[in-house]
Amino acid sequence: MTDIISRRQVLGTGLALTGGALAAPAIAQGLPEAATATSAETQKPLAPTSGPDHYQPVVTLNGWTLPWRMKDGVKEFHLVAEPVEREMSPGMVARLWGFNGQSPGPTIEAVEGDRVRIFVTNRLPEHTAVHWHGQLLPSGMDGVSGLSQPPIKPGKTFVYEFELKKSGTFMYHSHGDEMVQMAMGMMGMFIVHPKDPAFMRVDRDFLIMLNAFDIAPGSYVPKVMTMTDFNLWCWNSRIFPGIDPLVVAKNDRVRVRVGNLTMTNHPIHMHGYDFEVTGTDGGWVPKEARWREVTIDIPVGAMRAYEFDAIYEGDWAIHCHKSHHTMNAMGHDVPTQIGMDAKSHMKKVRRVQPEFMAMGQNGMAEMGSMEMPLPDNTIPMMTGWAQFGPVEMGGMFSVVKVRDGLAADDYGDPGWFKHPEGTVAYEWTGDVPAPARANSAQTQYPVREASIDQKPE
Ligand SMILES: [Cu+2]
Repeated sequence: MTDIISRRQVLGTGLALTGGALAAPAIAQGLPEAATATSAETQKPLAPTSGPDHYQPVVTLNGWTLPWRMKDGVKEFHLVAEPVEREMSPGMVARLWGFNGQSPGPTIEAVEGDRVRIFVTNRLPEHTAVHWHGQLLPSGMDGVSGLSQPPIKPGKTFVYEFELKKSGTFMYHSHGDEMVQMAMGMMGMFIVHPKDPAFMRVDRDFLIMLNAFDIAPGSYVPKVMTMTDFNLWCWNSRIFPGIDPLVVAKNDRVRVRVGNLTMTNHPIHMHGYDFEVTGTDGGWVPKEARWREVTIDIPVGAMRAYEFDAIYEGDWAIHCHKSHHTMNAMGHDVPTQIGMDAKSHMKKVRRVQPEFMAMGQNGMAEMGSMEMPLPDNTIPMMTGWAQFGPVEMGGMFSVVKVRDGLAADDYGDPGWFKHPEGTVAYEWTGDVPAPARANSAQTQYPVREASIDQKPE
């Protein structure tokens, strides 16, 4: 067994993590080091430091890329399947299963044409296997427990070796006791950069894995028998306000790659831009076949990439458009109370539960700005603050922050956008006349402009 090293420590020393940097003689003879990350901070992209690979590395939101070593012309990676603790947002920690200290596991990055050798060590209490989702590879390397290989028993290490046939966005996930292990977080992303570094090159390349958990308020471990009613909708096992912003310099060419390992589709909507769909599961979309969208639906088990030129400065929301996916730890059995007078039943309930609050007589917006007593280890349903007040979002929500004059490697949060004068919606202080009313649901004929009717012959 090799020692686990802290990626943070290694980065702190300024050591190059690629090429032969880790190939100390003792290590070179055995397994590659299995770097581990303990913080959920977004790590700067891991730039290729040697060889002909001068690709633009990806930025995994609230994640990191797995260092590798070169051995006899093969890129070697080491994944360790193990129980992990993941901070999903400040104030909430989940006890999950993942890889190398985190769920999702670290992003694997390599180049089209590379031969990769991936060691998988199992430190879980049950057997597992890892499937390389979307890769073209020999059937026996496909990672389906029982079908393509024997299961990896606890304490054992298996070796996967294949050539990367094409560039694009891929995933990896457990394919043994799959329902349990997916519900516990055993997944990660796998990026293959084009052999020609100029092909499909962008300035910033962000990576989001859509995943979901069912963790009851006040508890730590996901329910593994949940089929559709998940209550935490995550990007890289984080929920808003715990998801870092996508920080972009004005005029950058930006790519966002999204992979979906939840049990439902997610229409990801980005404000402020229309964008081109440039990548699907099958690879890159040729220029003449691309279409523009403002919402990209990511089916279950699929990967998509889209691109845009960041010409509009601002703070632009990016989120799943299923509104219950931008909420945190929800109870599913709360009746709608809009229009109801809850005073009488509130009195009765407060006799047994003094902290009880009736929810939502006038909508739920009040909850976003209220301090309500919550069970331990639970994030409010609607939360997050920005410069104008509560954002009232949770789950799959973040902000694309486009700013002028950022350095190419600056991914630090620039704060809230300073809107140019006269470009923010404002309160009307004049008279408000009674609104025109429609009293029926009948189709109304189009209103012709009076000026047309009154036109002289
Ligand atoms: Cu969604």
